[in-house]
Amino acid sequence: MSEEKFSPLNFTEKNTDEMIATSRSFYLDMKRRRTVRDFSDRPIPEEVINNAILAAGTAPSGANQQPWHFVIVKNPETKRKIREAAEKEEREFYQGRAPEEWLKALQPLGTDENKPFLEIAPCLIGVFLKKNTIDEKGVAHKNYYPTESVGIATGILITALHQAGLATLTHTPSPMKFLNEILGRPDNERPFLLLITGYPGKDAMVPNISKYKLDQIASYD
Ligand code: IYR
Repeated sequence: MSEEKFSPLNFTEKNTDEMIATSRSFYLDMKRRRTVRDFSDRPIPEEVINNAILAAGTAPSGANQQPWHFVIVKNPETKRKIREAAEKEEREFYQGRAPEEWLKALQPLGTDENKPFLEIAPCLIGVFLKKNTIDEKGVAHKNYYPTESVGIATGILITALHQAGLATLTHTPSPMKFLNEILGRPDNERPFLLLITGYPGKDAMVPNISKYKLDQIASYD
């Protein structure tokens, strides 16, 4: 007998009041998330990272191809190599490659070429996008909508870490091909971003920036 291809959806309906309360408290909690650039070196529980990655892995993806791979980096020597390579790229960016307009846009964030958090934070998560999937026979199959899929998974990862009580920084040294070499990832994987996570430093400061209001980001037709 052939295996059933579909099974009943396990959907739990909430009443309207519950929906409103849940969506509001989720929004208020997400509003507290801040991108942090000053981390403590305190260790964090590995199980939290594993659960957050499992949550990210539930993301919808084109044809359910799950075109992502996460490398969890805790080894100080690997972190040192990543910092060295990232700062080299960033120096070129800040001291020449970046157009004036871009540097001006970054001013409110107070970023520069120094990335000490890459060594201080207890955990870096290298997020890789798989352009294709190699099957058991070694044949490559194109993945569909990998950028959208990995973007969604990364959003869930950031949310999961925030809800678990950790701070994150989405870091995009550019170019970041060096991550393939340092982390031993194959050529069919493109580094998507580096997510730094841990507890914030005791006196961590964040820039005074704000988010757009509802009518600035949404419209009803
Ligand atoms: N990758 C650089 C520059 C940078 C670019 C953007 I867009 C940012 O939102 C923040 C930083 C850096 O990490 O400093």
